[in-house]
Amino acid sequence: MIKVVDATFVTTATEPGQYPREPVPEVAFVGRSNVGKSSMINALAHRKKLVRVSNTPGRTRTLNFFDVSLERRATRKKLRLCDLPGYGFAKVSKAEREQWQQMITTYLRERHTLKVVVSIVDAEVGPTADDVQMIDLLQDMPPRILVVATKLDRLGKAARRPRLDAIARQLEVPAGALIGFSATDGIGVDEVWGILLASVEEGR
Ligand SMILES: Nc1nc2c(ncn2[C@@H]2O[C@H](COP(=O)(O)OP(=O)(O)O)[C@@H](O)[C@H]2O)c(=O)[nH]1
Ligand SMILES: [Mg+2]
Repeated sequence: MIKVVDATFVTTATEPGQYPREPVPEVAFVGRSNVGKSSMINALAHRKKLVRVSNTPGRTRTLNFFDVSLERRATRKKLRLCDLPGYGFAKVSKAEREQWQQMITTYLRERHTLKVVVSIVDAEVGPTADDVQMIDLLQDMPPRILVVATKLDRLGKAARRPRLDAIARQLEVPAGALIGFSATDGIGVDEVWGILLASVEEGR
């Protein structure tokens, strides 16, 4: 059992000089805008409003950092979560898109405390071309990648396992390396924490 002892917002940043300095193992969340990144962070942190969940896609244009203290087998562990701005939002200009790209690639390349990137896909929609491109970009970088398919609650129970297997095949990841998740139903919360903690403890 993993217990969340504390979860707090740390800061917002757009460039390296603004990233939190205190070295804490970090986990970043990437995905299409509106895929459910913020909801996933709230569900993991057992907080309803740690991160703002938006009804207007494409709003988050900054990196948002949160610190979470976890307790497992009487041991405390602090992790820092970074909510990255979403991609694939149609109504943005070319300039904004390039700014996004610059901000994300700088973060991914320069953030040495970054241990794991959680790549979030929509279980109902399946991986989009943008998701595949993002995962390809991450393959060449040091952090470990964990693919999580969220909004699993939108599928009937019998359809879930076959869909997860299909997504894993499409993304060419082993079936066990893709975690099913639902922020609304709390599916996958313990499983994701378990993998994140293990990855952080292994180093990278
Ligand atoms: N059914 C369902 N809806 C979800 C889930 N996660 C997020 N949503 C909804 O999807 C929309 C976008 O969520 P948000 O977390 O803001 O996405 P973000 O843009 O990736 O941060 C909101 O309306 C959420 O309520 C989920 O697991 N299941
Ligand atoms: Mg968000």
